[in-house]
Amino acid sequence: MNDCDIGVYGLAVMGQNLALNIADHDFNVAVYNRTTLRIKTFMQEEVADRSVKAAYELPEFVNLLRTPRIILVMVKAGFAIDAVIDDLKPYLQAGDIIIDGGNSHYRDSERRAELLSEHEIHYIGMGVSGGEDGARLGPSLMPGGPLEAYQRVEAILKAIAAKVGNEPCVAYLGPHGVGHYVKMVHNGIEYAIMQAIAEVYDLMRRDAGMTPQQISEVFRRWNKGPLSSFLIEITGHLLTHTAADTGEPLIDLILDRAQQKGTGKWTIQDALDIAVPVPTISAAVDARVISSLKEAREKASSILQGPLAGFEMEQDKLVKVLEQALLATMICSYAQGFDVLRVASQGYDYHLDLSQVARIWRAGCIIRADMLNMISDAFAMHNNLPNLMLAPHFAQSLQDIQSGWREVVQLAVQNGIPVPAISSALAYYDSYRSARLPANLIQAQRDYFGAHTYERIDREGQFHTLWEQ
Ligand code: NBP
Repeated sequence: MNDCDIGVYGLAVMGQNLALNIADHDFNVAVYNRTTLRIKTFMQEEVADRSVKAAYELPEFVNLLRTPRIILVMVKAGFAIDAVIDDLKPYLQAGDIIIDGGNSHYRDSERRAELLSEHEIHYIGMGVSGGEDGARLGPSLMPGGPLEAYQRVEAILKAIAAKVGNEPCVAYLGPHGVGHYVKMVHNGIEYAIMQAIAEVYDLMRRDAGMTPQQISEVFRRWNKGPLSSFLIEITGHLLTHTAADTGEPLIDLILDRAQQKGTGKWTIQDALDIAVPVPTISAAVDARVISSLKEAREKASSILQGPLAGFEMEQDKLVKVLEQALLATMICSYAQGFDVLRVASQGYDYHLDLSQVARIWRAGCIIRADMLNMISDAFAMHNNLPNLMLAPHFAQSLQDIQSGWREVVQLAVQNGIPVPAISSALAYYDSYRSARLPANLIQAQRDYFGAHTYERIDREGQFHTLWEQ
C-alpha cells in the first residue's frame, strides 16, 4: 500500500507532465484529481507501464504515500490551492510536506506556510517554469521553505529538473515565500523580453515590410549570437507557420490582443512597494493592457494621426540596430528583475544568492538565455552588485550597442511606431547613468505648492522657500 515516494494532486497539463517526469526517474508516484475523469484518462492514455498509482478518493490517495508524506499540489493558483490544502489537512500528520507548485502569490505562500506550521506540516512554495514541455522533460524549479523539508524532497527535484551539463536547475532558495517571489520576478522579466521581441518584430513587419519568413530568418540568425535564448528560438520557429485552412502566415491572422494574468502585475506592485524602478516590466504589462483595448484602438486609428513624413532605414542596417536594441533591452530587463530580487532579499530576509538564481534559470524556464551565464558570473563576483548594468561585461556591452539602440528609438518615434519596452529601457539606462536628474525642479515645485521642503547640494539640512514673495 503506502509505498509511493510522492503524490501529485492535480492532473491538468502541469500535474500530468510532472507526474510522468517523476515516474521516469524511478520514483513511485501516486496521483489524484478532483474530477475523476481526468484521472481515468491519464491512467489509460499516458501512464503505460510507469510506476504510477491512481487514487479516486482523497484518503486513498494519502494512504498510498510513504510517511512522512510528500504531496505536490498542481492545481489552479489562488482559491483552489487553499481548498486543496484544507481538504488534505485532516489526513496529514506532523512532518508531512506539501509542495505548492502553482503560480501562487508569495504572500499566499507565506500565509499557507504559517497555517500549516501550526500543524507541524511543512510547506514548500515552489515556482515551476517551462510550461508543458518543461514539466515533462525538465523544468526550472524555484523552491523556498524550511531547509529540512527541502532536503527531504531534494533528490526528486534534482532528478526531474532541467540540466545544464550535470547541474540541475533547482536549488534551495531560502525561507518563507521566496520560491514564489523568485518565480514572480522571473515572469516579470519574461513579460519585458517578450514585449521587446514583439517590438522588433513590429518594426521589421510594419515599418520595413519584411515577410514573416524573412523575419524568422533574422531571429534564427540572432539565436546564434548574444541574443541566444528560448524566446528568440521559438519566435524564429513560430513565424514560419502557415494557417492550415488559408495557407497564409499564421502570425498575420492572430488577433493582436494579449492577456496578462497576474505575475507581471504582481512584480510591478511589489517593486513599487520596495521602491525599485522596473520601467520595462511595467511598460510590457501596460502594452498588454493597451493591446486588449482593441475596439478603442480601432476607433482611435481613424482619428488620431501619426507623423506626416516617414523615415526610412536600409534593411541590413535596420536588422543590425534592432539586434543591438533588443540585446540592450534584454540586459535592462534582467537588470530590473535582479534589482527587485536584491532589494527584496534584504527587506524580506531571504538571503538570496543571485548568482544561483541566474544559474537555475539557464535551462528549463521561459527566460533561459546564454546571457544568464554572464549574469551568474557577475553576481558570483559581487552578490550585492547595485545593478547588473554596472558589471564590467554588461557596462561594456551597453556602451558598444547604445548607438544602434538609440537609432531604433529614433526610427520608431519618427515613424509613429510604439516601442514602449525598448524606449523605457533606454530611459532607464540614461536615468541610471545620470549623476544629476531634474528632480531638483520637482523638489522646488513640491515646496512651492505644499511646503514639502528640499535639500541643497551645497549645505546640510531641510529648506523651505516662500516662493511667491
Ligand atoms: P490549471 O491552472 O488549468 O488548473 C486546473 C487544475 O486545477 C485541475 O486539476 C482542476 O481540477 C484543479 N482545480 C480547480 Br480549477 N479548482 C479546484 C478545486 N477547488 N479543488 C481541487 N482542484 C481544483 O492547471 P495547469 O495549467 O496544469 O497549472 C497547474 C498549476 O501550475 C497552476 O497553479 C499554474 O499557475 C501553475 N503553472 C502553470 C504553468 C503552465 O504553463 N500551464 C507553468 C507554471 C506553473 P479539475 O480537473 O477537477 O477541474
